[in-house]
Amino acid sequence: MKRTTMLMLCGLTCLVAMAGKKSSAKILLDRLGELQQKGIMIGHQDALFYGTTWKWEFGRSDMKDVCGDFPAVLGCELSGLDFGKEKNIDGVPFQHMRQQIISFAQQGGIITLSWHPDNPLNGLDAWNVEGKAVEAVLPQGQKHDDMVQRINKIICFIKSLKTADGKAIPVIFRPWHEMSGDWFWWGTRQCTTEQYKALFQMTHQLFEKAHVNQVVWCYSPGADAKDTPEHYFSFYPGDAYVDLLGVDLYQFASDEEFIRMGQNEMKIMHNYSLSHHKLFALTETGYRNTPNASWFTTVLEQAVKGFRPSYILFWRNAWDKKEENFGPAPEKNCANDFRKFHDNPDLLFLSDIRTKFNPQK
Ligand code: BMA
Repeated sequence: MKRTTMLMLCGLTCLVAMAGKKSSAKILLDRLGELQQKGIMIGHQDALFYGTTWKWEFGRSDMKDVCGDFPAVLGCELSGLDFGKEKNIDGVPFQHMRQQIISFAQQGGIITLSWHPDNPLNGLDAWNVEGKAVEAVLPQGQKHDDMVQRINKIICFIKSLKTADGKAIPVIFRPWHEMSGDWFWWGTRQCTTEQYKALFQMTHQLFEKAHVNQVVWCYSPGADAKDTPEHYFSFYPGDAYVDLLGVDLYQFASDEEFIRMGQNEMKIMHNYSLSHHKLFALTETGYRNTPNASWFTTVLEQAVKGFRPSYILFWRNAWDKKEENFGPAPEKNCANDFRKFHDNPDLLFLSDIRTKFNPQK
């Protein structure tokens, strides 16, 4: 055998061996990196479970009803799973969630998981800010063991996300989000930044201890009108714990203000992501009930203009709360505008990413 052929074969074997060792989280990270070069993926929370006018028609999606395409990113919510409940806080059965995640991943879709865990001190919901709950769940705290058990339930669910041939399905996990606000028990008024970082790190370490290798970790503060890099990173647990930077930005004021804030947050994340090799995304967004019929093309597109976030995720079109409606839907005035948005070649939907860098194909 010629030396060059031998070297080539050896190279190939090494590559195959390396590929064999690549965790599914790393495969997803690499895919996200490649896709980011192609465009911005569009996502929708709970897209496959319900819309404002329908529910539990699995296989349907408001976005598909509007533009003929599924979102590239599916957001799912885990609240309740940590107590072994059958359904999440919004009534989605975890069994169905698991089936939908598996089938969506097999079609090439990307999954992100949010979690609004109940207050560990009183069992009330995530928005209950009574007591020093973060301190209580950290090691030495009186609710630490309970929280470890709760996190272990989340781990079990994530580990159960596998293809038919047993391959781990990677997910983007976005725990302890919007900590820069004061509405959750892990928020800014309820704990110190050091306690927050310890909470994030503890969660990450429990996943590591359980050998979970299918999670891409996301840090996502709420947007702040006066955000600066120092403020954005004040809760940051460190590069070792985070793969993807995110921000949750909703429109509450004028179009101009939303665009200004979007540009500011994009710049902060973009700059850091370049120097620290991270990805970044608009992890939650929307304008309640989308009163501006051309919001997607005239406001949202402007808010991210010039930047390449990995994805933009619209929050849910809730079946149970009329005021919680953030994505496109056929009955909304913005449907036409969303079809234009869909035609933008820089925006990626499921049909665009299905075959692009899809490790399942
Ligand atoms: C919040 C709201 C709630 C919902 C929760 C979890 O932002 O949409 O109505 O229960 O997310 O999905």
